[in-house]
Amino acid sequence: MKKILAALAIFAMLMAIWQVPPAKGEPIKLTYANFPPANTFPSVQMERWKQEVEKRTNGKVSIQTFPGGTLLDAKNMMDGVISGQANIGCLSMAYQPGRFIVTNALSLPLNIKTAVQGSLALWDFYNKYKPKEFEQVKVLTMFSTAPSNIMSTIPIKSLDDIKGVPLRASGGAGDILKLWGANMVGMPMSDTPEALQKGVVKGLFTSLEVLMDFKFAELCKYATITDAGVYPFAVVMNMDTWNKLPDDVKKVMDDLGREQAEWTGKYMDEHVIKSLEWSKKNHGLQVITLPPEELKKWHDLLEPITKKWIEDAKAKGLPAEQMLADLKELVKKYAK
Ligand code: DTR
Repeated sequence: MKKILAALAIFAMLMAIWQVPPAKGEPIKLTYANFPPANTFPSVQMERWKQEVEKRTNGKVSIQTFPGGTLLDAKNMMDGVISGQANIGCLSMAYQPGRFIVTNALSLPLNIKTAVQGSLALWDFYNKYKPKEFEQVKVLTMFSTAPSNIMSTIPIKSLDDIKGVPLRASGGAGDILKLWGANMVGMPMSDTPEALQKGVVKGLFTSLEVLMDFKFAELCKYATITDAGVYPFAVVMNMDTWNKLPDDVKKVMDDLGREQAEWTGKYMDEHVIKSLEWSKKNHGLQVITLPPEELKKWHDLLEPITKKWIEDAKAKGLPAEQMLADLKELVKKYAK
């Protein structure tokens, strides 16, 4: 099976590099790479996008999807798409925080409550500023997770409890964990199951749907509700691929950008609820809610993160304060 998959991946890669024009009447074939497993939300949204594009182009386009890092892995996603190893790729911006500084502003402590809110704010923010880190690709959509919470093998009820505990996160969410005193271990999501299994980390900090989708509830019996920080994602297409597409196909994809962001946000928000129910029922998950004065202490600690982002963005010549003010406006706009 592995050999067949590897052969398929190599074949797909060659097709993408050669950009073979389709014979008359043949569909335009595109490859779409993703890093996490097929049942997780980035891959679920990929299948939905594939189906919609195939349907709306009346079969003019055919998309072959590669979940689970079978074509490109988490950290190679952007460069792999730029170089044409895949036509399309889905990436988590947290894995290269410096590279995606503008859109990673979404992972600052902005008090985003839902994935729909985060996804729509991110999409508008991207379109307003069109940051240069995405200039080499065509951005098809963007979306975010629901807010991050701590899932752990030990109960965490206070800042004392979290001190020094090895917990997995990435990017902006990782900065949050550090300020709370955890021993932040940075790694892509796709490496987390093994790290948890081996006890390298005692938990993780992200949206709660992973309790069910990765079956983390089997090991993480506790969820501490912090509702802080989301992870931003982008779906990007190789620029040559985009330039060669017929206008009607381009229009279908352009029209789908915002809709896909919202669809993914909704899917994620609903999935978090299902995951919590599943984890409580099947694995006796205990949900820890911090008293308001305790939670305030946690949130107050996060102030330096925004300051640091402003400094870094300014150092890159970006209008940091204006950007942040606009992003905050968007976050407010999409709050229910
Ligand atoms: N932990 C973040 C975001 C994330 C949340 N759920 C999933 C599922 C599959 C992959 C990533 C994520 C991250 O690593 O990007």
